[in-house]
Amino acid sequence: MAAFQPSLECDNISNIHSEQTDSDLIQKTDERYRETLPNLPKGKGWITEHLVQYQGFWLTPNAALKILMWVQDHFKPRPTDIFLASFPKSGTTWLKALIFATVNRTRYGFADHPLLTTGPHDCFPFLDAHLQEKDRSRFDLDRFPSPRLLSIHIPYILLPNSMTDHQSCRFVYICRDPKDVLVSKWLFLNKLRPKDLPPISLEEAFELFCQGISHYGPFWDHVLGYWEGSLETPEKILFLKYEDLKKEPLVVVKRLGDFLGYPFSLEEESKGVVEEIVKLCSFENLSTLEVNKVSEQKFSKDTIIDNRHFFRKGKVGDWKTYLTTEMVERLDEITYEKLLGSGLVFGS
Ligand code: PAP
Repeated sequence: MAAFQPSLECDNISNIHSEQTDSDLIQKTDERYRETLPNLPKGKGWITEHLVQYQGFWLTPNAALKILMWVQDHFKPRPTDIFLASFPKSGTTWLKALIFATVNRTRYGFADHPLLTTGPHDCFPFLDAHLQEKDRSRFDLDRFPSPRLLSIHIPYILLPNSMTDHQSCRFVYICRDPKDVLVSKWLFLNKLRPKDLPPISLEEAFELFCQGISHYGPFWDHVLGYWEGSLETPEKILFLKYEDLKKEPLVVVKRLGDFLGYPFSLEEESKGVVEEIVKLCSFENLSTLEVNKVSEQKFSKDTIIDNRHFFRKGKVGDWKTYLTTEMVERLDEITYEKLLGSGLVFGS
């Protein structure tokens, strides 16, 4: 995956490793991975044969588990790093575009902005790409200028202390009503499911999701980890909801600017810069761009996804088209019980 970078000058702040080479480190993680994998509980996979449960969360046995271990063992964050964290299908693509446009707004004009020709996932890569990309010159974390913009689906409580302690990097977390997450995920993953496997029915996807057997699930544990983290260290974790962003994009983008240390000046506000960013990153704009209709994303050696699959409807409440009343009641009930006492609620 070739990550779009504003410039590739190394700024010499805490590189990913010091004495050992990258391949030594990856080899050590490989050993831990090979020892651990056979002992993990298995659940049915959505696009792979199965998911494995590691430290309470369900992960793809190959990519996600390996990446998590590598992050836990070796990743050294910079204090300036900005992480976008999310449970899959919660609004990652949208937030990638918004954060990229906000942080780089003095660098690029809106008429020839990189997001017009480069997909959000290439402007703001997943941290995973460091391990996936064989050609380091195409994705070398050490050479990324600060602030590095990196995306993760890793649950907060599984992150190493180096990433969660008070001094280190910042996180923007985006969450979404689990009913919309489930529907979005089911439709998305059925498109990626290998052709030789039968599609997963909505009923089956629903059962798996309710049991927590879903990439980086259980959904509720994922959300609660970042929610509680954001209550403890609000200066470190900005907790956002997809629904709020839909309702009041200007308000949320201004909050985003403040949180990331890139506040919008009064002059920028009066010139309509916030509106420009919201318009540039809107579903209506991004989903109609050529790059997001025809190009593809390589997420791992086995996973190549057409960009267009990241843009479906972009609506709040599309679950109404798909879920039965019984499904809605059961999912709402689980959500209510899991989030009880946390202060976090999702609209129904
Ligand atoms: P990912 O976890 O695979 O990266 P993610 O981007 O989090 O996916 O979620 C995709 C959802 O965000 C899709 O929702 P839907 O299936 O309900 O339609 C997608 O349409 C929506 N989405 C993508 N870009 C935008 C955007 N600019 N504004 C609003 N929603 C968007």
